[in-house]
Amino acid sequence: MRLEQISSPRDLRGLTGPELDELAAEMRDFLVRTCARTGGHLGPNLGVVELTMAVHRVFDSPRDRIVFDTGHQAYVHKLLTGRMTGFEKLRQEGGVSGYPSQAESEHDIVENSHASTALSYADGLAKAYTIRGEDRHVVAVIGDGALTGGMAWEALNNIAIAKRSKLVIVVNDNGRSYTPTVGGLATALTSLRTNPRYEQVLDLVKKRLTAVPGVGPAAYDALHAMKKGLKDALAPQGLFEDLGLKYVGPVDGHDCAAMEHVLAQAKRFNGPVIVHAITRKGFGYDAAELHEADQFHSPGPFDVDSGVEDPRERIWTDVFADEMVHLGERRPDVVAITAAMMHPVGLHHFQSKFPDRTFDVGIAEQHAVTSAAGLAMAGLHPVVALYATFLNRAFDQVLMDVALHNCGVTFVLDRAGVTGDDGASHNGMWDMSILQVVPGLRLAAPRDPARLRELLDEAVDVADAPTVVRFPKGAPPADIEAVGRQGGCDVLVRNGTHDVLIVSYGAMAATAVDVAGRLVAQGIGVTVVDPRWAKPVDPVLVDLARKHRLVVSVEDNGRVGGCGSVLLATLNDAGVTTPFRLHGIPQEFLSHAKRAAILERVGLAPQSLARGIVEDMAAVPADEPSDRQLT
Ligand SMILES: Cc1ncc(C[n+]2csc(CCOP(=O)(O)OP(=O)(O)O)c2C)c(N)n1
Repeated sequence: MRLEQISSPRDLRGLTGPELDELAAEMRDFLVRTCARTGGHLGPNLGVVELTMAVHRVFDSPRDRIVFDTGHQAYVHKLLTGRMTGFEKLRQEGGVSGYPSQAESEHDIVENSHASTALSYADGLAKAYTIRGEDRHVVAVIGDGALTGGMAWEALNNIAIAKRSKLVIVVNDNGRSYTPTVGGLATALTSLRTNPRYEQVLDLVKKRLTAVPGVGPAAYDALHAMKKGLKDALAPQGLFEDLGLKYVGPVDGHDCAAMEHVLAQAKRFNGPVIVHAITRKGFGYDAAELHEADQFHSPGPFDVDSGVEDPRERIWTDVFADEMVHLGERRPDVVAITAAMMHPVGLHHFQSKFPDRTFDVGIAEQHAVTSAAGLAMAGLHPVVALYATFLNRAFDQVLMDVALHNCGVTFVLDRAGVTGDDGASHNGMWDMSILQVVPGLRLAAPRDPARLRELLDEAVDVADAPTVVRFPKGAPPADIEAVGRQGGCDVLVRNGTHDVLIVSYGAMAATAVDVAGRLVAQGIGVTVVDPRWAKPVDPVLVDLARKHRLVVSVEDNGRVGGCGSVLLATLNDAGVTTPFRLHGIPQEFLSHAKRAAILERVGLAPQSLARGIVEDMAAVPADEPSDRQLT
């Protein structure tokens, strides 16, 4: 097999056109079979096979630096840089990660997976090489989806005047984010893609290129003709060139020879250049190309022959998706916003029912939040549904644009806490820390589907402050019914003497109840409470803490500045001296593994929590204040 012989991009150099075609076919086959087993970003990678080969043939990585925006489309790059065996366990502990990874390879440089950053990294890298006098090129590969993010345009604005930067921006234009990319820019790109003149010119290029194998003057003529033919008729070139950026294209991103020619041309220019490649997401695998929702952007395991995905369990997102539709029916003022993730955050049902009340703003979380403030100011109640990790982007907008203006906006944060498979940058372990500092903001962490529905309804009733509802990835537990209510808190367990008070936030409830059972079995009295609203701190917790011998907080969020930390400060302010133990995720960048395995590793699994509490109880002074009575 040819693919097995590739251990570095240099191995591509000597290959002929037919050999490259063979390699491309092998890589597609390999990717389909791998993702069918493990799940993964199949569609995006099938779309960049030739583009990535061409980049590696024209540029000399790692001397030249290749930055993939978002990084979900770097599987081909990984295969070409000697990591084929790691795909056995793609996105699993011990296998290759789903994104570039500095730890894996010297060919990887950016691994953050948050979209629209590549052009800024590339701008900095290229400027640094200029200043240091190093003759190196920087190549940024960015999708049309990622190009909807504001940072990409801030970068372009700067790159346009960095005339000495040896920077090649490859726009991988497949017309899709998950669903078709939306917005004015997307419309301009679509008009180009579907323009019959573009098709004609591409045909012309193909004919000429096949007539002259390899790099020859006719090929350049052809490309030149293509460029000229499009120059006057089509908008995007004007769009980029008006910014002062050199533009080459559009070029068929599945035509390796054509890609190489334009990239070589761009390289020779020795300044910032945009290369506009047209590709098809899922290219070469019918099941992906024809997949309506997202062209197999990120399928779970599936059957290779039929392309049918394995059935999946009902997840938290589904509960939210259904409740949003009910909410929409009851409340005509409720509108929904997604940042290019309609299906993943579960807004597609709401969208089908209320298309005029649903906005896909592109990969533009900052805009989503401030636009929501505007909607709220004008009398609507926006629900902004995001993955928790991506809200980080829009912290200032939540703080200053929404909270300062007392806007009633509800943020629904999916994939909160440890997410696992997608590695460090996808874990949603920051929100309960960064949002603690926002005055007036109320944050709910539902423990089960019933509470998700209930708390979402309560959240959209708040008209004068931001509210947040956060829940994790995966399947929710069966509903955990309360045995009582104190203040706004649900009491989940009340057993024996007032020894340990476990304050459990959101999805940690099932674990806390399990831990309680283990403690009771050892003769330790336990109360477990779920505050439901994690922020602000419910005053009843102060009274409860005073009555127990040990307070334990458990949250699926970073330990620093999270719910436990704020509860501890509150107890301290109130003069409560009960010993306190805070459990949460250590403030680390956690590499990819299953969510359950990570929770176990960081000490958030029932067994280790229970063991720790038993040890802590042994160290707690035996003196009993009079109000610590039997329940
Ligand atoms: C800040 C941010 N928001 C949302 C996402 C989720 N996301 C991952 S890939 C993607 C679509 C990317 O589209 P595009 O850049 O065109 O790449 P393609 O998958 O089409 O190749 C989105 C929205 C993200 N990675 N980062």
